[in-house]
Amino acid sequence: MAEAEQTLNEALDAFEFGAPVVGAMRYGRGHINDTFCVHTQPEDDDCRCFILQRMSSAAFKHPDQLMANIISVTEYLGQKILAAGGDRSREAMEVIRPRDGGAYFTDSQGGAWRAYPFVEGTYCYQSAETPELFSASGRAFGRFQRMLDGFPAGTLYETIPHFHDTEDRLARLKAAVAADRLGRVKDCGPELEFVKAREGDCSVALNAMRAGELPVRVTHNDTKLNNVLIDKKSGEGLCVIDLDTVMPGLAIFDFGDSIRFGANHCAEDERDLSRVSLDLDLFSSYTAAFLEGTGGSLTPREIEYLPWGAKLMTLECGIRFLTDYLDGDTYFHISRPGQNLDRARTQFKLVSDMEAHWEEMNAAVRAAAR
Ligand code: ADP
Ligand code: GN1
Ligand code: MG
Repeated sequence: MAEAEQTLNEALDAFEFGAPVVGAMRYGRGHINDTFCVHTQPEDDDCRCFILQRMSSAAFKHPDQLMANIISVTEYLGQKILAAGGDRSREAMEVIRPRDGGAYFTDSQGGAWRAYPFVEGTYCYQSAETPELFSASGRAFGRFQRMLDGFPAGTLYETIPHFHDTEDRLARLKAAVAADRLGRVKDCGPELEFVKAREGDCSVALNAMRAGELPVRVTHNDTKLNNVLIDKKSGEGLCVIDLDTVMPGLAIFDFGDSIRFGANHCAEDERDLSRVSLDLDLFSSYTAAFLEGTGGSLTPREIEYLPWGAKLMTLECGIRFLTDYLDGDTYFHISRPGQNLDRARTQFKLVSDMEAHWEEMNAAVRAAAR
C-alpha cells in the first residue's frame, strides 16, 4: 500500500471537522495504523484537533467489522460514563462519521480511514516516568475491563483472528523460518533457540483457559502505556484508546502486556540489552493498581496466573517481532533496518529476567492481592 500521505487530502475532505482544516501531520508512536493529527481553525475560537487514521490493511482485513466493534464498544462505554456522572467527551473515544454517513471512509486506493476528536488536556507517555504514572495506567486498564464486564461478547467480531493465541504465533514463526523469504534466518540463531526452549510455555495460559480455569472476558488486548491518555491535571488515566483489538480474551493478557511494555526502563528496540530488565517496583505498583481498577472482579485463579500473563505476553510479542523480521517487516512499522529483530531481542531479554525473578513476581502478586 502506498504512503498514507498520497490520499490524506481525500480523507480530510471526507470528514466534517466543523471548521476549516489548517494542517495535518503524522502523530503518535503507534506501530500499526497511520495516524495524523488534524488542526482546524474555527472562526472565533481556539484551534481544535482531531485524530485521522488510516487503518492498517496488513493488520485488519475487515475495516467494516473493526469499526462496528469500535462503535458498539464506545457507545457502551459512553453510556456507562454518563451513568456514573463522568465526562463522556473526554473519558471515552467517539467515532466521527464521514460525510456519507458510514462508519469510515474508503479512499481511491482502497485505504480505510476513520476520525476521532482529539482528547485535549492529556499526555500520552512512551515510558513510565514515575511509578504513580504507571499505576494510573493500571487503574485505567483495570477499570476499562470492569466497565466492559456486561458487554455482550458474542456481538464482537474477531478483528485479528488468533491474536493472543500464543500456540498459533509459535506455529507462524516456524512457518516463517521454513519459508525464510529473505534469507534472514541465519541472523536469528540464538533467538530461535530461545523460543525453542520455551515452546511448552506457549500453551500454559491456553491450557488453563481450555480447562475452564481462566474465564474468557471482553478485554482490550493491546494495553501499552501509550494506549491510555493521562489527564494533565489529575495525573490519572483518563481515556483508554486504540480499541482495535477489543475482543474476547484473557484478563491476564491485558495485565501482562502492560508489564511487558512499561515495567522496564528501555524502549522496545533498545540495542544495549544489558539495560533491559524487569523493574520489580513498577511491577508491584502496577499489579496493585490494576487489581484496584478491576474492582475485585478477577478470580483467585486469574490473580495467581498474572505473572504468566506478563511472561507470555512478552514471549509472544518477541515471537511476533521475530516473525515479522523474517517475513520482511510487513506488519509492524519500522524506522530502520533490523528494528524488529532488536525488538524481539529486548522481549526475550525481558522474559529471561522475569524467569530469574519468578518467585519475587509471584510474591508481589500475592502481596498486592492481600
Ligand atoms: P496504533 O494502533 O498505530 O498504535 P493508536 O490508535 O494507538 O494507533 O494511535 C496512535 C497514537 O495517536 C496514540 O498512541 C496516541 O498518542 C494518539 N491518539 C490516538 N487517538 C487519540 C485521541 N483520540 N486523542 C489524542 N491522542 C490520540
Ligand atoms: C502494536 O498498535 P500498537 O502500536 O498500540 C500491536 C500490539 C503489540 C505492540 C508492540 C494491533 O500495538 O499487539 O503488542 O504493537 N498491535 C496490533 O509494541 O498488532
Ligand atoms: Mg496504539
